Amino acid sequence: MTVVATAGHVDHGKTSLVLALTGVDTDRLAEEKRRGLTIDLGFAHVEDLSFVDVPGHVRFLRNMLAGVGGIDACLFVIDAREGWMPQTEEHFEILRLLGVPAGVIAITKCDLVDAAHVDEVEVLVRHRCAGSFLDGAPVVRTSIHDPNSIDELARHLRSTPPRPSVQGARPRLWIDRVFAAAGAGTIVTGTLIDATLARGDELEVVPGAMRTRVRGLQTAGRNVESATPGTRVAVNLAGVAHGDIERGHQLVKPDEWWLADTFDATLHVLPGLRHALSRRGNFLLYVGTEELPATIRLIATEELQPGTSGHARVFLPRALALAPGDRFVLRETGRDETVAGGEVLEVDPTSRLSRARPTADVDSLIDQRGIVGTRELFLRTGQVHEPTVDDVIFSAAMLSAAHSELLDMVRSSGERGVDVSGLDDALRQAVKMLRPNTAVVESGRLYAPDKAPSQQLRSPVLDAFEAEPFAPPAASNFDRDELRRLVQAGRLVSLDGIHFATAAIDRAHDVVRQLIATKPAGFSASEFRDALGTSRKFAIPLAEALDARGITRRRGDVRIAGPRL
Ligand SMILES: Nc1nc2c(ncn2[C@@H]2O[C@H](COP(=O)(O)OP(=O)(O)OP(=O)(O)O)[C@@H](O)[C@H]2O)c(=O)[nH]1
Ligand SMILES: [Mg+2]
Repeated sequence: MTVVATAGHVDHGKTSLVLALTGVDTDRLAEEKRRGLTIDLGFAHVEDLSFVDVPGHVRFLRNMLAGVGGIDACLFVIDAREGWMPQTEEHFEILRLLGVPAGVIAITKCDLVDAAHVDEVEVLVRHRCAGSFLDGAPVVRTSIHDPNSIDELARHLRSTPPRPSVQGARPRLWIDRVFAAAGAGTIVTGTLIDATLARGDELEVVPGAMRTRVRGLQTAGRNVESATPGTRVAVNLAGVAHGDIERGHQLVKPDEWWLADTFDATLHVLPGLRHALSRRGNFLLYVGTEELPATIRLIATEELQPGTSGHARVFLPRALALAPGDRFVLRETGRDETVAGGEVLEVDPTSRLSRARPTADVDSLIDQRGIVGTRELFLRTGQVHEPTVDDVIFSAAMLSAAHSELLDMVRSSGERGVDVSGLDDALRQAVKMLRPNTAVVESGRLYAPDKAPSQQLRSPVLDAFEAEPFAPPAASNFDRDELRRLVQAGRLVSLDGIHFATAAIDRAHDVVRQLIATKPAGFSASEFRDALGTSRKFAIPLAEALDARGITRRRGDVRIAGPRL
């Protein structure tokens, strides 16, 4: 389905074209009929085209802005008699700022002027659209009294491709209409964005955190089980009163969003503006179907000249479900003009304004933050990122800084060690990534390997085993509780029922290193036994312990270097 919104100056023939294309008169309100003017959004569909008809009058610009979020294309309407007018210009700039990808241009009411005049209008329109998303767009000369012109327009609209659908992780619906349907309860409509919505989904209304459920779902008048992003949908909501929801509210899944009333963004100032943009002024922000008063602070500059771009921090009176990449438009209420637009980069930024370097790139965000939870990152950006450890992501710089800091602390703490629970979050997480040969945790404290309490343990029994590492005494000569204590402390190991000092394995490791240096093709069990200067009874369990640790590897009758040699 291609969602097309109309655009253009008041009275230029937008609603008449939608009527001619679909057979539906979208000016339904009594006041619209009486004044011959569109006030609120109108909706109509025919086959795979879905239309949002917007008002042209500047007083109803808020409604126009609510209608053009998430659309695939615009039907850009210009009256052949009047040509390019103020709201033609304003709508054009708004569609540009919102990143609408395509459109078809209709020069309307061609039955009222001669062809030469239409030629002139077309040249002007093409000139004005040069370099924009409408550069090279089809221009169709229409009259509602000439069915061929309407057919041609329909053909061009049908061959306009829908926006490439980006299947994100989190569905969002900016609500543009709310009503109660007899027997069904509350129905809301909007253009679904970001991800698929299905019947039965549990949802939350933003603002207010009201919980609800998708009781029924329609696209283009048909009941469906699920709807894909980029389609117009009507959602029947369970358990909420229609009076509790308004245009501008959002439907999202619970616990998927970092709701934010502040965000950092790029800002593009309109080239036609006759003054620079600064923090001064009363602004209204239009995003999705919502209009909210906004305060702006420019980042790294005091003002932005017309036609230039920069960064700003935007403050809103209430929190929204916003994601990096969301487009918005800024109007200044005092002068009643559209002044700028932009793209959301970071929601609820953590950096101070004077230090802000806003970015929508997740890796840069991680670099800036140093450490961030996977869940927080998902809520802020909608992106799933592999954790570095547990559920935490470290930047490379942060991780290596944390390691150095930990090793410094460990070194200077000596036998006292470092209390892990007293470390900050980042360091505590980094502890988990330390290799055992650099530091070890025992009873909640971090030590250099040779300073760990388990290494300080001395006993005559241990001395006896360490005195003859490769030919240890029989375990039956000693007290069993003492042996168990030494095994638990990691100072003795039992290999095939024979007790060795743990140090025997490290010593055997050294012996293997020398053996391999002289016999790179591998050594036999008896060569190993001789090198240790012991008997087969002790050499075999030691050789197997080295295999198990990856220090050696068996190949036929010999042992060769393993990956951990
Ligand atoms: N002769 C002629 N009149 C037209 C044509 N298209 C629209 N009109 C007339 O122009 C007037 C305005 O048309 P609308 O379709 O209401 O204009 P609109 O752009 O929807 O206006 P707003 O929604 O208020 O911005 C109506 O009286 C239409 O009958 C056309 O092709 N030929
Ligand atoms: Mg209209």
